[in-house]
Amino acid sequence: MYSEAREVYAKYGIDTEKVLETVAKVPVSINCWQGDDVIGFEKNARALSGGIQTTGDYPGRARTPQELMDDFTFASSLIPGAKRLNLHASYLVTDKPKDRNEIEPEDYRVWIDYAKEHGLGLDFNPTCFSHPMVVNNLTLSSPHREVRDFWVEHCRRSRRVAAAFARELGTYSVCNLWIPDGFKDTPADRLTPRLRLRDCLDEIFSEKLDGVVDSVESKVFGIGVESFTVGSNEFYLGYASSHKGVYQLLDSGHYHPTEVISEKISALLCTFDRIPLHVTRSVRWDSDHVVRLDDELKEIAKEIVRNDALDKVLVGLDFFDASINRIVAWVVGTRNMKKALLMAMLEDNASMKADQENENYTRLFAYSEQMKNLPWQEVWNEWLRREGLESGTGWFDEVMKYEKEVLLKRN
Ligand code: RNT
Ligand code: ZN
Repeated sequence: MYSEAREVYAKYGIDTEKVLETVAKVPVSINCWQGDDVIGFEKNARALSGGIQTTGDYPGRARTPQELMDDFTFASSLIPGAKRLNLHASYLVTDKPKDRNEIEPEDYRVWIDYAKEHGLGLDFNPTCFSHPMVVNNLTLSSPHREVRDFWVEHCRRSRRVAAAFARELGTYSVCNLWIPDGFKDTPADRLTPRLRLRDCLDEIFSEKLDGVVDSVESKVFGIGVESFTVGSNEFYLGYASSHKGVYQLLDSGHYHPTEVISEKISALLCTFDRIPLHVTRSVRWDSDHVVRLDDELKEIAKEIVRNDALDKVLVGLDFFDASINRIVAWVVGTRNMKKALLMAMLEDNASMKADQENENYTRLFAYSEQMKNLPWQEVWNEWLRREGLESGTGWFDEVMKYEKEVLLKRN
């Protein structure tokens, strides 16, 4: 069936062998926090707070670094192609308790070793939530100097952790800053908190570090901070545009309901040479559901592929569903991202671009719909086969076996 599909695609000028080679090399950064409901391994780990929430109590959450590694290793074995691991600062592994303003690269040694062993790149995030120094929902924009100082120190140290990852693993490390800062009700002064955040960012990014891709993640609202978000889209876009080396991260759940990040990628490509993403799925709100192979996911992938931006758009995932098996969440969510990239590579993009330039919108309309009939599933199945994975539902049975033998024994 693959050789037939290969011939079908050849008629459109698409070399499926080349596509398979390319797609396997595109890394997707998988968020570690799907494995344990965003709790982490601090000695006094606290419930998730800061305007984000996991819902559900499916059994089998990873409770220790070893469990998280075991689960991630197993999930990865069912996902084809290049992968990276995205860590949060709260996933440090230390003997003694360490507060956020004390972290050092060595606190992540087990992850560096793990990444080396499994050929993964590592990305990083300061953890500016679920902590008592988040005072009245504010961190870097707080009116209290000591609160701001605490988080500035945490973020500065986080960047050094990312730099150590880059140095040790020989690949860049995205260090993404998201803060929950906002107000439940209408503020009297929107400017002052934003100016404070701007000044803190200047302090955080003042140190020049090699290998770190610094990014700032905007948002529209969070639970309990519905009326105002300090780090809004315009705030960070303005900041990133005027600070070389700082990039705007697009999270697909952080915009108004009909506003999509697929539309924003080309806009940012006019100015930036890197666009980190958090691909997630919001259902009515920023709910961080596991990514489905839906229209927006396909559109995001098309924008990356058609704009020749595979090395500029750094694809990361950001979902955390505690109501289903967490390994299934990782496998299906990551496979969907990779499927969407493969599908985008299997469209006759050159001819559709030419239609647009030649103002042949009728052909473009008909042809782009015709693309949906092409046998991309056969190419996907071939990719799996070449990675030693079968194309049916056997992977699911394997996860259910792991659930029975490992996950259910954790409770
Ligand atoms: C929150 C942001 C942020 C977090 C992770 C855990 O709305 O999307 O990226 O989801 O850092
Ligand atoms: Zn995010």
